[in-house]
Amino acid sequence: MLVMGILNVTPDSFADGGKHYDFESAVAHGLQMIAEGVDIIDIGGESTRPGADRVSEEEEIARTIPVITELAKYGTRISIDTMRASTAKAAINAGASIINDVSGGLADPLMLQTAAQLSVPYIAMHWRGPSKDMNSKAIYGDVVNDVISELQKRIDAALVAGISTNNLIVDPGLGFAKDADHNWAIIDAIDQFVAMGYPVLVGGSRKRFLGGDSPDQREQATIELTQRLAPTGVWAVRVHSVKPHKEVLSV
Ligand code: PMM
Repeated sequence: MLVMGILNVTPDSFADGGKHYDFESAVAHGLQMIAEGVDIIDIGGESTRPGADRVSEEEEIARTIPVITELAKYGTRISIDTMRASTAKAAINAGASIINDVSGGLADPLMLQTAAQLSVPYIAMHWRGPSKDMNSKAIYGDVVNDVISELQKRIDAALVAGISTNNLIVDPGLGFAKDADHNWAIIDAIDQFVAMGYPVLVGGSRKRFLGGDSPDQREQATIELTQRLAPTGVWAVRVHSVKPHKEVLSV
């Protein structure tokens, strides 16, 4: 299982907002993750925490592209965490090689065709709408069936847009329009997501459903989640701290 390290170049992400907001500290954190053996660095310039406002395209590009250009020099794989086709394109041109779209192509009508043209791996996450009011959309009949069928629709749209089967990765979107019970039901049924036939990415790192009063208190639970997912066939976990996850996976 691969470890995707999170590098949020934002002032307001829920767990690491503000920590790597300027160029120097973002690059330093990326280099630290490389030294710790990260497999993919996921660079984002827009917070998706519950209630977050959107940032402009100019701001998102100004935050992420210089950091991508610098870290790409070290040869580590970089993904761009964006819902915008224009940002995705600029990031791939700057040296990123994976698009991580939390909206699964729903936020920007140009995203899927842009990903197809760029011909790079595309992560489609399960999403029901912008972070501003996503908590009100956490209503499911059977959460596992509903999320799988909504993800399948995004896969179908991606294939119609010309993204190749080999370039598709899916993500159940823990914490996005989901309460704690929904997240745990998905984790318990992760084999059904793996059975969809695409690599599965899981991003539970330090999210509220893991308990604790603050994101910092959820690191141990995040490591235990990685341990639990390791034998399930999940392709990668998206985490804030690389070293303990690499260690637990090596065991
Ligand atoms: N979670 C966040 C941001 N981007 N991308 C994917 N593919 N999956 C996730 O679960 C996910 C994501 C929110 O967490 P952050 O603010 O710590 O980046």
